[in-house]
Formats: sequence, C-alpha cells, structure tokens
Amino acid sequence: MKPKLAAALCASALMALSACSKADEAATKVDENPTGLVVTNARLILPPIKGNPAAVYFDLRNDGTRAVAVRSADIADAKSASIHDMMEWDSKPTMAEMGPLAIQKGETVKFEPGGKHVMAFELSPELAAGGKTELTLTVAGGDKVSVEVPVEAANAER
Ligand SMILES: [Cu+2]
Repeated sequence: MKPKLAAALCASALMALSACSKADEAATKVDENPTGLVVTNARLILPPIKGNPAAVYFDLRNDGTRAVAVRSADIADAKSASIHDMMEWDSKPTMAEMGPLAIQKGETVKFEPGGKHVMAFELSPELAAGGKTELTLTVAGGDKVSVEVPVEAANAER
C-alpha cells in the first residue's frame, strides 16, 4: 500500500508543477497550443434583443501536424455555448447544433453569418459592446485553445 500512496503523491506534485509552469509561460501560449488551431477575426455580436443568445464568428485554421475534431466551444461570459450550423429544413434555413467538426491539417473553416457559428446562451449582463470575452475550443482528446473575443453591438458590421 505504501508505494502506491507515494506514487499518487508524486503524480499530484507533478500536476501542481505543470500547472505552475503553465501560468509562468502564458506569454509563450502560442507555442504551447497543442491543438494546432489558430483562431483569427473573432467577434461576438450581441443580440438585438437583450436576453437572446449571441453569435460568435471567427476563422479557424489548423496549423498543426494532424487533423483535429473540435468537440465543444465555451464563452467565458455565457452560461453555455454550442456550435451551430445552418441547414435546410422544410425548405427553410434553420440552425442546428452540429457534431464534432473535423478540420484537416492546413484547412481553414470559417464561422460566419449564414453559416457555422458559436451560439452563446445566457450572457453575463455586464457584457457590452466594446468589451471583451474569451472563446475556448476543446478538441477530441481534451486539448484546448483560447482566444480573446471583442464584443460588438447588434448593429455592427459583421
Ligand atoms: Cu445558432
């Protein structure tokens, strides 16, 4: 029993150590990005009606060495978020939650009005145009990438 306990202690010490060095190396975050995903042109568009969900758009490029599948999205100032795509239903464009999004090595996927978007539900009331929030994408396997997202008014150019 004793050796097992020692191993467990060691593992938790190691975890604490890596958590520390992660914070120290925040400046070199890009090099540490294990997903290989690069997010550019991100913006959150506030809903025209307060209380409605917001849409988040961005360009997502896979600069890594392998294909990845984006499993989920989170917005720091929203209670929940999901990845939506537009599809046709009964001859009308409808949005629906999409499953894991595979992105090949070197590929860019655009999240844009009329297409894929991240929908952010139950926004913090403090979130206002000109402010900022954070988008975190989680890929299959659990690696994450986070970026700062400027908040824009509902009538802003998309
Ligand atoms: Cu949506």
